[in-house]
Amino acid sequence: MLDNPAPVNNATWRLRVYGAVGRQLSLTYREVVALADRERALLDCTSGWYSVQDWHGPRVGWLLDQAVPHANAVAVSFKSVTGYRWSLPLAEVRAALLATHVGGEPLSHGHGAPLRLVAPGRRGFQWVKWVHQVEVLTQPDYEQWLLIFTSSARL
Ligand SMILES: Nc1nc2c(c(=O)[nH]1)N[C@H]1C(S)=C(S)[C@@H](COP(=O)(O)O)O[C@H]1N2
Ligand SMILES: [Mo]
Repeated sequence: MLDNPAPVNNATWRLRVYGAVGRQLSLTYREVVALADRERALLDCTSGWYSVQDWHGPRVGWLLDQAVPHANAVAVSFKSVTGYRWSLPLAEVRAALLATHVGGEPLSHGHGAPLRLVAPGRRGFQWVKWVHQVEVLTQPDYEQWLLIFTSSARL
């Protein structure tokens, strides 16, 4: 879309997991990289191209096991440093990855470093780049439709 943030500093970046959870998480880049997991997935862009890649990073289900969502949780929102965000239903989201690496290499800035959502079966626009927050929601997020078209932060 319109996003074009400055490169994210891995040394100060934290992945925050919060919202309707029993335990909030705050993880460093090193801690996230250590949560090895792999997923081969198809990135299907709505504008018509695709590419198959090996993605590496923690499974969202693992993060949720640590954070313990409340019983009334319905969805999980992935938030970019730019304000761009997208959510997936709780039932589906456990299988998604938050990728630090692609094809064995750390993500480049343009592909969303240090962390981007990999949501197999979902369109490219839902694969949020430059993720720094994961919020467990108790109701659907309608504002996300606006933010994907209005976020453009140059931080
Ligand atoms: N934060 C953020 N994430 C984003 C976007 C964006 O503009 N901002 N564009 C989306 C769209 S439309 C696509 S197709 C993919 C493109 O991923 P790529 O740049 O790694 O190929 O990222 C998605 N994630
Ligand atoms: Mo896209």
